[in-house]
Amino acid sequence: MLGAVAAAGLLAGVLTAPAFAAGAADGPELITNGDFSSGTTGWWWTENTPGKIVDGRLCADVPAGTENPWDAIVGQNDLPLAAGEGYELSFTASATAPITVRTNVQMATEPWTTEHASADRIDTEAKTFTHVFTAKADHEAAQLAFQIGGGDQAYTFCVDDVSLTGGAEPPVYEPDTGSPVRVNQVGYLAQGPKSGTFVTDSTSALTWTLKNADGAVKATGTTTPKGVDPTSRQNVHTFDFSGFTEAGEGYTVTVDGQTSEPFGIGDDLYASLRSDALAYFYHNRSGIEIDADLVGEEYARPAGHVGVAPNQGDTEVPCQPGVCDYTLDVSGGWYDAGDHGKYVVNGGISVAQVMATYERTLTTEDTGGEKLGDGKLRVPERGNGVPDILDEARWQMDFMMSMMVPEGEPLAGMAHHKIHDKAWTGLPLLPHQDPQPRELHPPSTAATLNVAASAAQCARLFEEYDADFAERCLDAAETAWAAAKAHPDVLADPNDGTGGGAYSDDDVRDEFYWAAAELFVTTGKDTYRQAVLGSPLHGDADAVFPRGGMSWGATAGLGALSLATVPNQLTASQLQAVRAMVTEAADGYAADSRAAAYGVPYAPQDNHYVWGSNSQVLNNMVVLGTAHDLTGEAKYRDAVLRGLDYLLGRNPLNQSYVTGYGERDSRNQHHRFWANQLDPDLPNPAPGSVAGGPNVDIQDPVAQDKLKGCAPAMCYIDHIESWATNEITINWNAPLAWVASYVDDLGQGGDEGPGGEEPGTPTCEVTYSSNRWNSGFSTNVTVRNTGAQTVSPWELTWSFADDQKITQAWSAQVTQTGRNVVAKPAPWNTTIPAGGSVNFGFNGTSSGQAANPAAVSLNGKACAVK
Ligand code: 9MR
Repeated sequence: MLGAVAAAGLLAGVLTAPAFAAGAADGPELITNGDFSSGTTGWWWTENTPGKIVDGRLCADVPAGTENPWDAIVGQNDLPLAAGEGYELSFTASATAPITVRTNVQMATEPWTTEHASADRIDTEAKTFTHVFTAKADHEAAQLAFQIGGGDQAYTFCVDDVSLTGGAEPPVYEPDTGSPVRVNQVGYLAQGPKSGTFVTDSTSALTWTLKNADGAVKATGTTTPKGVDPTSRQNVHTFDFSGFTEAGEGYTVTVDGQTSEPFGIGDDLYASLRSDALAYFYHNRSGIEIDADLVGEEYARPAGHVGVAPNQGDTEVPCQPGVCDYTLDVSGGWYDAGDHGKYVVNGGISVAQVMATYERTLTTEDTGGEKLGDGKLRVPERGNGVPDILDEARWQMDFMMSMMVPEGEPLAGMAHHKIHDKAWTGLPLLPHQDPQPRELHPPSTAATLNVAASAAQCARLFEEYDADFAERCLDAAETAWAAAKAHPDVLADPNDGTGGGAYSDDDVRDEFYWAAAELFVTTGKDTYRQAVLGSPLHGDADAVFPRGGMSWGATAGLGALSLATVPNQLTASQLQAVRAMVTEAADGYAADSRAAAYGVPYAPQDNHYVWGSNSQVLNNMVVLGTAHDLTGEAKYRDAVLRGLDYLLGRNPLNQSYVTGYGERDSRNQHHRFWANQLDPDLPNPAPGSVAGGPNVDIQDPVAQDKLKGCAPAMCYIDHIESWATNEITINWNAPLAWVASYVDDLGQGGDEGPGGEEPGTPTCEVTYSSNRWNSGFSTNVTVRNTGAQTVSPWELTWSFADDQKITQAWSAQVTQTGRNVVAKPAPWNTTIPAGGSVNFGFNGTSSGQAANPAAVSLNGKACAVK
């Protein structure tokens, strides 16, 4: 039977080929990652036939003695086919022993109806095969299956350049991009640059108008036509209103009858972003209950992975089979991202940048160190005499050091690359409900150097607060360094990506440079000086600061930034050389920003926006901000601010990528707990969570479905299952925290009051308006901050004089106890900027005509009630 279907498929292909082959080849590409440039993404195989990438091809080891061709399969699902359409399938394959491979395009479930089947003789020399066929039926999600079983002997099958083209172009997904006038939806610093972008077909200059909240025209000018922007493939103009400096809320820019989202101008626009971006780390702590008193009911949750069923760890975690015969207590630390993995590579850059956010306030004038100090952030350790930001960093540092191989074991002193679930889990899933076994993966040189670098930085920062802990960090750093020197090329397996990310890195020269730099800054020892100065990267700005930005796999820049800013024992000329690398890199990023139609300081080769591109933008902003700290030159500061404009809405999608900031913010990022899109009882991501952002490789199915053919800076969708464009992770929020802190300092001069955490002393006005009937009411509340300070988070309280009962609320979390009511922000409106306002409302019941409350307080202070 199978044979007959196969023959029919082949026949159809042969007979109809000449008529439609060209059309089929012209149709859209249906195979994802057919050249395996994104690893094994999109491909699956039967359990007996493990696949991996070898020299850029997918190779699968087929065991001896399988009976049928379909007993061993490599395949890809989710291929849409349309009845009557022509298709062309091609691939290049080889096998270590000759074999006839059956290639089917078929239904992915019973009755496995075959649309195409071919039998090709595959030999040791790679050969390209091409087949054409016409689909007989419509399939939403057909399957390509290379059936490679049925051979007597074991062999390896390798395939590359798999392509299936044909059918009609799928309907093009049109993102809702709102107004073509693109601005920073939060706002512009009064003394900073203020520019925006206008999408238009017009090629000649147009008039722009800046209006205030009342609609009064405050400034006008003309746009600058910029032609077609390659990152969006849109024809655009830019406009600039930097000369206008009057603080206020609710400004808009209008061009050609189109009006932007509203935005603010002022100096205190970013205080809450600083503390929200840092709160991300507490929210994502493993091994500790997340306390409602610190984050609100909605975000509270039980401790994850503390050895309480159904969790299986992380207090006694074994290695993967064959890797080690001990267990480690690796509880604590931060969950990496939407998944529950904890990775030393990636954990390192994240904790280093959190510590650098603090360290900058020690080494740079006019910075807001007190805003990161004790009692200022959302950490349970507040009040212990240690700056809160260091408490947060310590949570991760303890975990990092716990990942080291114990003394007496082989590879002692190295660090395990990662610990995560044995298999991938689905969404949603709260950390404490994760039933998967947890496993330690083999040690790696990169992980070991992540520990060496971050622990060296830890040692110098904790010296003042906890000398014992500082010594423990230093000891771990030096032990790790020695272990890495002894085992300099133990690389993590790029195919080790089941149940967690691979985070593999085949070049650790940058990790050596970073670790040597941090150890040298902390100890001044000659060994580390030599390691820095002798590194092939030293002095090479392009290698230390890649054009596409620093990342978890490119960490040399972290070391260079510490050498450039933290007092150390380099000679004056050596120091100058390091600083020159920083400014040279910053000059490049600033030039990229000036040239970009959307002002973004990120110009990767061929506009290849990578997975987590927003963090690449942010890392370039960190380098720019440091260059500004070092030189005071405005060109660097301006490029940071334009980068912030890009992230907060001045971009091709009109998207603010930071939850809770801007009118059109990302709020469905990929996260197992913050999964409101899948379960309305769960929260959206907490304010201050930055999405990964545009990624031209669109590796996940949602992105592949919607975004095929997308322009580089538009390869993004705010959907929870788009993990390749819309995840959130510690190494992306860490540079956001650094940048938010830097920008808040710019606005504030660093010596203002508390950083958005303390209740503050608001001056406020509440408009309380109700529609009433005999047994009920519907109320809208507007809370306006009439003071000079941002209020974040806000809390509004009042008492009813009668028996009215709130039954349902929107845009705020409203709780009523007896007559007392407390309203707290929704995730997207935690902040009320100076001069700004938030709205929320509720419905309720009452047993007669109910009255407005006479007195309402904002964060404990009485407001005027209208
Ligand atoms: O941020 C990582 C990105 O640079 C890689 O290209 C990608 C694929 O390997 O993995 C990203 O990291 C993910 C990790 O593997 C698993 N946890 C979530 C991370 C963010 O998406």
